Amino acid sequence: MRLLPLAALALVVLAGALSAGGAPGEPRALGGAYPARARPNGTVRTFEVTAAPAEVAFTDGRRLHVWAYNGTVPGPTLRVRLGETVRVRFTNHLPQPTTIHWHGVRVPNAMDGVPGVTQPAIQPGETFTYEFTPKDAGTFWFHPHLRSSEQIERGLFGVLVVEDPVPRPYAREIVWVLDDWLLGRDGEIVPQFNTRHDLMHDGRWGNVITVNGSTTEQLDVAPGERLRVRLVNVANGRVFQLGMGGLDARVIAVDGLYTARPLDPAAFEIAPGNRLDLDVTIPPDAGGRRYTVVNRFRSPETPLATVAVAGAPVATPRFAPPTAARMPAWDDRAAVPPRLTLRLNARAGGPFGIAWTINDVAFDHDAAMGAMAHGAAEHEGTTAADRLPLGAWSKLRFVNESYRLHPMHVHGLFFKLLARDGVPVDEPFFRDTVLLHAQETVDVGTVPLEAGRWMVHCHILEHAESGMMTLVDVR
Ligand SMILES: [Cu+2]
Repeated sequence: MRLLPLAALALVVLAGALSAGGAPGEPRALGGAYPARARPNGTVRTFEVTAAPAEVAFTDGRRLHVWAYNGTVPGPTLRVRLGETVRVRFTNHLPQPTTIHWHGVRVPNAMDGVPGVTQPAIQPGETFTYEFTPKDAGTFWFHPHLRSSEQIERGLFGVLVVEDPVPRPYAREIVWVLDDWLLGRDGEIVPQFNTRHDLMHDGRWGNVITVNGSTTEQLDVAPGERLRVRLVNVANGRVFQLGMGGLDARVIAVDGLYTARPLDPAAFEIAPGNRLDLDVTIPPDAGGRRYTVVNRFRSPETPLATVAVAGAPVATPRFAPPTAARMPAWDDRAAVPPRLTLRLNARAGGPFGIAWTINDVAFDHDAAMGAMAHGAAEHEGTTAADRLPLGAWSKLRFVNESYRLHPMHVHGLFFKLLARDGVPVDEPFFRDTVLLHAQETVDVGTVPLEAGRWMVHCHILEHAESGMMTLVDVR
């Protein structure tokens, strides 16, 4: 098996990067921000997940034809406790091959769900079992990594919540999945994907914005309640920026991991792929009030959800908001040259007429899958994999040479922002996805702890589908 030598290599390299004061296996540069290894507690949580065409009831009572995990949009929220092993028996009943990618989860490379790279595509009728023990508690999500601009748009996404070993005593936990649909006059999903318009702009933006699949999401709360709200942006291209309508809300986690301190939600652009966890307290005297949470990324402002306060007041749980135990400051590394520079641009050509490129190369999905099917280890244009050293600090530079948005996502690791357009930025949190605006350059620092070939791609799915993907080889 290919896994054994990789795992053995990981141990050797990590041992070499050991710091005197760090926990075993934890590189010094990471400062103990998150663990190198999972600590399985022996409990296995088994979930059955099936992808299939389905009909769901839309807000106005109409039926909508979708593709769904277990018949609902959003799909199921899989919930485990840190230390538990996730086992998902997945069956594909779609009319297309598919896979599941576990966005943000540091899984073994073979469980990452990238067809042609980490596994063969799962054909219609086939079953594949994903199994991993999450290393981090937090909010994650899962979705197909094959023809994702169509498969995710049709409704294939679900949430994975990894609870802390001892969850904080919030009165309630809420998941809000942010999305949009592009519906035609017949009320159905417009079946033209990767259109020239989508490709020339910031992907496919819908004409209906939804929270948990609804255009009228309402959360009923009691005065005094304290909630943890887990937000996930699963849209193909749309970016969200929250207006909380007067609610007392603080960001406590970004892309799964806790922030060093509570932060203002208004400061965040939630790009496709991003998650935000909010700590929300309803004032004890708010009975009868209605708060409207809005999206204010690009005008006009649009309502997302209503928080309606009613009933008898409850005692507000008093505890300090959860924060990251440790957060490395990498501001002394501003002048370190990037180990990898990824230039983002587009050119005419390719199967869609426009190809989005990284360092002038459009990723060839079919070639990658063909190469895997034929057992080829390398294939020109698909495995021009750039290397990142396992367990060591590296700087990555993204250079947006275009005028479109690109939320850049890296599989298998977390990174921390270092600079935007050369101006140092000290974000007190890690990310797995960062939004680049027109002509912007972003530097990030990372300490990869997982060996393997990992995707780096734009999370605007039409950009990714038309080529804006590449691989980094962590070893
Ligand atoms: Cu993009």
